[in-house]
Amino acid sequence: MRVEEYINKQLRRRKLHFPLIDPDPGKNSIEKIRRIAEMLEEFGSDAVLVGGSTGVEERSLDRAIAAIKKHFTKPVILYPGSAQGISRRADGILFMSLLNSSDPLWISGMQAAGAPAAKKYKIEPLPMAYLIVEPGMKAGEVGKAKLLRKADEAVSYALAAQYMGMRFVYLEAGSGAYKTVPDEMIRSVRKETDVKLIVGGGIRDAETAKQKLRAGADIIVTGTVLEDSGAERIRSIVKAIHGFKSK
Ligand code: 1GP
Repeated sequence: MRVEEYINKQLRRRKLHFPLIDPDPGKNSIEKIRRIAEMLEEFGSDAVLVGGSTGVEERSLDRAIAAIKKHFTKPVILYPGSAQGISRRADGILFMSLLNSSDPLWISGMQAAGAPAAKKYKIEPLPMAYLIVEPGMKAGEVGKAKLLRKADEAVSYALAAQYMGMRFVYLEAGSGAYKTVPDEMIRSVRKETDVKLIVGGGIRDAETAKQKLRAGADIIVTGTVLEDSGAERIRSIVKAIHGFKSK
């Protein structure tokens, strides 16, 4: 089954959890990645995102994905930090444009640089707008984002994304954010668009995940909590997300 078809099928039943693993060997050893993948398989996360950092070599990425796939049976999706973040071993790629960047490199330049590799490796592209919301953290800085603050700004970009044919919108507060994407912003984007809505940045517990789902998120991304917290915390986040049935 194609990755997007799998996501849509799951979403007809309930909301989804996409944990994010940083493949940078300086941050996560292969042994640690293997352990995380094993745990995520047990807890039932719906897909693993791999990426985040800029400048991760293809070889490290290949190794990380191979380790994940040994234990995790659902799709592994690239979340590229640059055009180099592409591995032939991935099932899909969040083919994203940072629509609220002030630099065309992040809107279409990296995409043009990376598209031929995605085609050559036959990785399924998931067309997505990446919208960075304050505080934005490193993603906001690197991507030269004009950080979104108001709900109506986010709606304008999300609607533009939908009209340009993107089927996913990711509202990103930035990894390690001290403030998550505001519920009001999520609610407005949910109300005004038909896209699949991904929300991440600063979500560290089940209660916050539920709050974002209640506001209208379809898919919750968690990164930092995987590396910093114990298994029980992650289990409770996945359980809370899976408790949300689709209407
Ligand atoms: C980063 O939104 C993701 O791109 C995850 O953020 O690390 O804060 O969970 P956290």
